[in-house]
Amino acid sequence: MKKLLLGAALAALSTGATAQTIGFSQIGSESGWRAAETTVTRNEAEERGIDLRFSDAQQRQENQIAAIRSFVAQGVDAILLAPVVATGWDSVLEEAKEAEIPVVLLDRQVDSSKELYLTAVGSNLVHEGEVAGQWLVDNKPEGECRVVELQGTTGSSPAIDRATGFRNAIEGADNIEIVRSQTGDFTRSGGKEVMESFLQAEGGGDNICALYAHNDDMALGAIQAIKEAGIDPGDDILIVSIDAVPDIFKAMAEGDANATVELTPNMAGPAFEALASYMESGTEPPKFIQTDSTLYTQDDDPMAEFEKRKDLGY
Ligand code: GZL
Repeated sequence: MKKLLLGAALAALSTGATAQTIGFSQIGSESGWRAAETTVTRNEAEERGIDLRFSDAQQRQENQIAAIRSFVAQGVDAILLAPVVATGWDSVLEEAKEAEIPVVLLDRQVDSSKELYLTAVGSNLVHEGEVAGQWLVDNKPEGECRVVELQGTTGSSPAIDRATGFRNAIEGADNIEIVRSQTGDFTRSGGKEVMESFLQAEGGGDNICALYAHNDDMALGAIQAIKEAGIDPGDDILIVSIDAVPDIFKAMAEGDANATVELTPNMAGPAFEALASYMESGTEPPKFIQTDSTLYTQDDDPMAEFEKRKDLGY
């Protein structure tokens, strides 16, 4: 019954009828990309007349679980969840299912049964790592290439899958080896601090050929550390990362970064469309709605790409 009521209401949305209420449990604002995802989600909800109840978990799973329980208690019509880590969601997702409130995952995955959520909107995180790794295979200097890796939040699906993908790509290549790997928690400050420790441990940058960072924000923090050590990022140490935030294109234009793999901040658009057709006509969406992963390098007019993205809320 609830589904039909919401379906009729969402269908009426196209005629500017009353808003539906959707809870959004967002991880936090740890990166420029995350800030853009929040901005885009708010815009997409506003365009559809959706009443979006927003919760910022400050990267703590317990806050996300509490937010979902609160949304259930409020009787929202649907829940968007960007899960900070992949495990520990079964019971709260069961509660949402019990309450007949559909949950849509945004940008990260959970280990729970697929029956506990309507669909997941995101990129192929393993493929992103493979694209980044293949760029390095194709562009590394002659000889040995010792790589340091800044991983995302420990236990998150992007950290797990982007590590796997990069290793898939370099596996068959000669002379590429990951020699140090540590989480920078997807933040610029984390990237800077860990890169400083890598440089200290390696006695400088002479033995580091490349940095692979699971997101651009950690790469940007690392670039600062590399410069402060008197080393030339983008030349002495190649920099490849993921997200395609505006500032990485500025760094590319200055020769300080080499490649990024784009992750769209608009996961909410496809999520709202899937919810609308599910509610209006009971159409079950696929369990995974995949977004694109495009490689950008210094050859792709970085300042033009910066201009395209600079006002999107990063
Ligand atoms: C990946 C997404 C990641 C971004 C980071 O899908 O969850 O989280 O790559 C963000 O910038 O912190």
